[in-house]
Amino acid sequence: MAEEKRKRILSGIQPTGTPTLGNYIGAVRNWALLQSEYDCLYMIADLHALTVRQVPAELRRRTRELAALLLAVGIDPKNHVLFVQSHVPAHCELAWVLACNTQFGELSRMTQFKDKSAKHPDNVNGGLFTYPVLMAADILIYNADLVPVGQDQTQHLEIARVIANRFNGVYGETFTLPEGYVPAAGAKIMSLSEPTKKMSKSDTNANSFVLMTDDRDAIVRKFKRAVTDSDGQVRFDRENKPGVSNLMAIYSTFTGRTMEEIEAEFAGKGYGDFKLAVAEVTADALAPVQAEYGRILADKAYVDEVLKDGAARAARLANRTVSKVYRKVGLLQLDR
Ligand code: AQP
Repeated sequence: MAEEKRKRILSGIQPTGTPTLGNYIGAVRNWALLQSEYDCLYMIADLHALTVRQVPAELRRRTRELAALLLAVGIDPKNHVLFVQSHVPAHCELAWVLACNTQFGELSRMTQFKDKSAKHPDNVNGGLFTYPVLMAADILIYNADLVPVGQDQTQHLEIARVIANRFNGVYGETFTLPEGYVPAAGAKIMSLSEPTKKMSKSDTNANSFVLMTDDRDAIVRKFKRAVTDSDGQVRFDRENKPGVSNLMAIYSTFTGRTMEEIEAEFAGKGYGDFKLAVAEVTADALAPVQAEYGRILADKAYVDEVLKDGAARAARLANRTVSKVYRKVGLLQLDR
């Protein structure tokens, strides 16, 4: 019997800083797990990173480091595709055509645009505004069936579907309509210093996040300082106890325990014990990834080889879609 075709997944991460525990729990940890079930394309979204001003040398260094970190987490570059977005120029080619099929009003409604404009009022650039179009191109160019995203990205996924649907309506069936895939566990990890805000790698307050590369001492120190409340009880209540609930979500991810089990485990104990326990399970989970990361990063040639191969394989798929789209919209193509 012919094997059923596996569904295709596309997901990306920006090289805007060292990934945090939020990126790990909400995204890359799941990327590794999804490989057994799906055909996966994982992208380092360096073009998206340019929507916020970057230091060029740092961006270059972080891009390679991020590739090494993804390999350390267990991304398998032989059976799946790991690549850097700017190494596949077809993403930008498709983005232009899609931009011409996207309405100004649609882009104006994106909450991330509003948030990031407020955060960087001195650099509200066109790229920030058209970011969702490039993201739609990233997804549609591979005809991805599923896109694992954090809750913060669901609006962008929705606009990708709207654009795809409109294009298919005008030019005939071209794009697969992508579905969101929000992992059940740890959908959103919050800042340790302001637990109503999501944990972000570009946060200027270093105590707000745990980095995937932080050592045990740093992890313990940051969790000890995590903002909680004065009630003193380990109880899950996102609304009234966002700090404690966030720590419980992290603890639950790494121990597999339910919120009720965690509440029972820490009943009658203070926040000090609880925070230390969260720090310990986090450090234990990250230690093997960090060891592997050090080993892989030391072999720069290997990392670059993986990225070269990934770009070539991604480009083959992407170029096919762009040719098809160019033909459909009426751009003259010459025989090669
Ligand atoms: N706090 C979080 N909890 C759960 N998931 C998260 N993700 C990010 N933060 C959390 C998920 O990680 C993936 C990659 O994100 P990204 O690097 O492309 O951009 P981002 O969402 O903007 O992440 P950051 O850390 O907040 O970056 P900066 O500070 O540069 O804006 C995505 O799937 C995201 O949902």
